Amino acid sequence: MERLWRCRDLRLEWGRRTLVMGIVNVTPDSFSDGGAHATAEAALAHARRLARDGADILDVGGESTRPGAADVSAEDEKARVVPVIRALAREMPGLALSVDTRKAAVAEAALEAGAHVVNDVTAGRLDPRILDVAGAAGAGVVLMHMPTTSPATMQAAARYDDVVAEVREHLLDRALAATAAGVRRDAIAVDPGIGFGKLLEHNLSLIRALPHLTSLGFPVLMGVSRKSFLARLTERGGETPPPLDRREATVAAETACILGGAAILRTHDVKAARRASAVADALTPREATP
Ligand code: HH2
Repeated sequence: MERLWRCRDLRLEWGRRTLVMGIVNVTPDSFSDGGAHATAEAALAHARRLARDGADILDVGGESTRPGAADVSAEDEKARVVPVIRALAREMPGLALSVDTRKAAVAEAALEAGAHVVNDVTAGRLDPRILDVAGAAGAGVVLMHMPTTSPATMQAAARYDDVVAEVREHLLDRALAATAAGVRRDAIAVDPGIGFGKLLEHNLSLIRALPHLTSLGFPVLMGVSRKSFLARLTERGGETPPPLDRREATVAAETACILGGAAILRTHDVKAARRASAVADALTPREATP
């Protein structure tokens, strides 16, 4: 069965080969690369590198989701992401472009500039109009789980009786909200939100139980790249690897996600994810593989 993720004029085939979404943070304060690509020029250079490394999708964000990150106005966020998306859409017309935002006004401007996907970590719960905006444009949407709508409060809400069942139920609920707002079913991808209001054990349970999420029928996106649960797992003698030193841990977790059935990896290191997925995909029995 051919499975296509509909993102405006693009159709991304998922399930045959893992799709890799490269992260382009045009922010001064992201948790792992804050400030590294904060100007449009630096962000574009970084995006071009990720495209050369084999990214299928580039996810451009102008507001960090790190707990304690500064609030960014819609105007400032637009000023960060729109020029980058506009330039990339012009330069690489076949490449899927995503905007990582919680605000309808930013999504609207990004879509006007040429984005194909709206990636909202609150899944339309902070600013419900974002789903109408995505639906009207025929954009792909990524619906992510977090227990609250703010990174500032999410860790205090990391309490679950059955994290896998609760996340699954939440994602199904958000998918219904999205379709009610006019988003097509085949435009939806879901994401359990690794590190968003989750303790170590919750993150591990969600990765282990991925088949319970893929059974929803939507492509599942996983964002494990450089996240702090990896630092917890690899800490030795009280030394915790900083975000830029979590490469091997990231690749190990991404490989586990692929084997569990993830369709899309959101990652900082596209080259490593493409190499790992080339091997993991070949080792995974897939319906569509000849
Ligand atoms: N993680 C981050 C941001 N956006 N979106 C989805 N769908 N899934 C994720 O796991 C996810 C996300 C956090 O990573 P990063 O963008 O590197 O950091 P920051 O939010 O600090 O900019």
